[in-house]
Amino acid sequence: MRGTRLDALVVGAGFSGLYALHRLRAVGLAARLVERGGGVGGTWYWNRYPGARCDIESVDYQFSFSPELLAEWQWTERYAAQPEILAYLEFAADRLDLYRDIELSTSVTSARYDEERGRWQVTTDRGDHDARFLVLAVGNLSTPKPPPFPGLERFAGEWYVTARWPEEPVDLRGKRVGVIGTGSTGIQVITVTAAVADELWVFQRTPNYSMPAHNGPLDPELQREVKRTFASRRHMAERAEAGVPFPAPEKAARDVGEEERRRMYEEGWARGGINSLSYAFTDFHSDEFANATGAEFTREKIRGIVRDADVAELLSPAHHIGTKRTCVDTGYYEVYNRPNVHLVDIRSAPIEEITPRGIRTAAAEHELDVIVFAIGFDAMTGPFLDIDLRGRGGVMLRERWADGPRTYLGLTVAAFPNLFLVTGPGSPGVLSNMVVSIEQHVDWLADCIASMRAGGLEVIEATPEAEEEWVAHVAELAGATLYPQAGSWYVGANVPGKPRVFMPYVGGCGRYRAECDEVARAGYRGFLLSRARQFTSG
Ligand code: NA7
Repeated sequence: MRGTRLDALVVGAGFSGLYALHRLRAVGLAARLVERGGGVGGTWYWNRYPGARCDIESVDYQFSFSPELLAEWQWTERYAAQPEILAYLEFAADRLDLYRDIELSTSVTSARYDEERGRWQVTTDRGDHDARFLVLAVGNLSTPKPPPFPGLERFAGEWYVTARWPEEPVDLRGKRVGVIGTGSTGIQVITVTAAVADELWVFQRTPNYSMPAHNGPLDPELQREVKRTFASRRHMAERAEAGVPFPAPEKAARDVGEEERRRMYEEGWARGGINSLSYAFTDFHSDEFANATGAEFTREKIRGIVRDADVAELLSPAHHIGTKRTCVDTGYYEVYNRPNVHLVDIRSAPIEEITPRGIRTAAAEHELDVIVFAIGFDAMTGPFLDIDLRGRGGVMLRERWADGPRTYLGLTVAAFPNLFLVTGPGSPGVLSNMVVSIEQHVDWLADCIASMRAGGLEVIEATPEAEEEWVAHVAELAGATLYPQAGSWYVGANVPGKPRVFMPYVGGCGRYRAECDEVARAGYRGFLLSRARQFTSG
């Protein structure tokens, strides 16, 4: 059974999938989208946990391609919370008339490339599709890690995984709550839960660096100004390292004296946001000395905020700052001055089991009414490998990626013709403002498909040599930085047994865009383009 015959099937209805559906339609393709969730929104559909908020400023975390969307949508805060971003994506799907081609509550289980016909046979839990092109817009942080702790089934209270937070409100008021995990998610949950829970126990294995958001209502005049100047703002973001419109640093940390460095960091801290410190110096992520100055500045801030010196010490990270995604908070470190918040060091005394009454570590049992798991994701590869993907000759993606992911441009995989990944491993997506990376990826693949159609071509496939070179290029760029040294999800260190390969492209959005454009200009260098071997009427 071949199922619905399409030019393109898009999987996932987050920012990337919605834009892909829109762009593919615009180049004349019969396209549809399938989405596992009961609504559109992707990350912002699933992550409904208390405090969920974007770490990129709202005015930069929106689509740029549609003047209508830009004119009509008003953000209310400097950093938008999850409900507002979800409402924005629902609004975008509605305005772009996407819903008629979206199948919700539909999970792709397998996809096989039919070499004879040059088409993908895609199986979902609600029917099959037969598509020329397959676009996996499945996200990077969409496969949550299941809680690995023994005894959870016997816990008498309630428990939640942040990325599967229920739609119905969860009342944490007056409860004894335990949060496991202190990444971006944990920090957000902890900060808002501290104010409502009776007692909050934070189970921390590794502390993280967090910068102040200085969040607040968005000044209407500023928003008008951003709308007026949006094209140049986005142009700057697209060419910047992290996809945000800040001028690139010009000096190395050693080029300035200690006093000037401190002044620059103080200025960044006062401005706030994910790049508060990292935008100060060119060598922040590559030089031990430069990085250490930023790390120590942050630890000093923590010591200045948290009154209990032992707690401040426990909250002080030791890894290179910025080599795990820096967190952004609204009063995170301050919550540890509250009498109802308790930091539990599970590095020195690990969690041994969940008991019917709570969490038992090697040191003590903590009685809890609610446990929140903010323990992260099988990042970057998980969402792709969740699907049983088989390319040319039946080769399985799981086998091809057994020693770590391999892509060409982060967009394609050798032996998997007509398959496009959006923000896949080998792309700068996760190190950047995702929306900027997503628009670039989708524009590139849609332009590629349009040019194939114009030339009567039906099949595109990365060569193994081009893939090999790209993998080496990504590794070489990373090797010149401090990034691979951290035990981060960028390198697969957060999932037991996962290959330790540094996955993102660290060269920055601007350089990546130029490299992708150059490949296209050179007639899609590194790809084989052809007609399908056989034509059938389907
Ligand atoms: P992260 O950044 O992967 O953080 C997960 C946290 O959970 C982190 O503190 C982990 O400690 C902790 N963790 C994970 N597994 C365990 C176990 N088994 N026991 C105890 N603690 C554990 O995920 P987030 O959801 O916070 O953020 C992901 C991205 O979303 C973020 O980078 C932003 O881009 C947005 P560890 O560090 O492993 O010791």
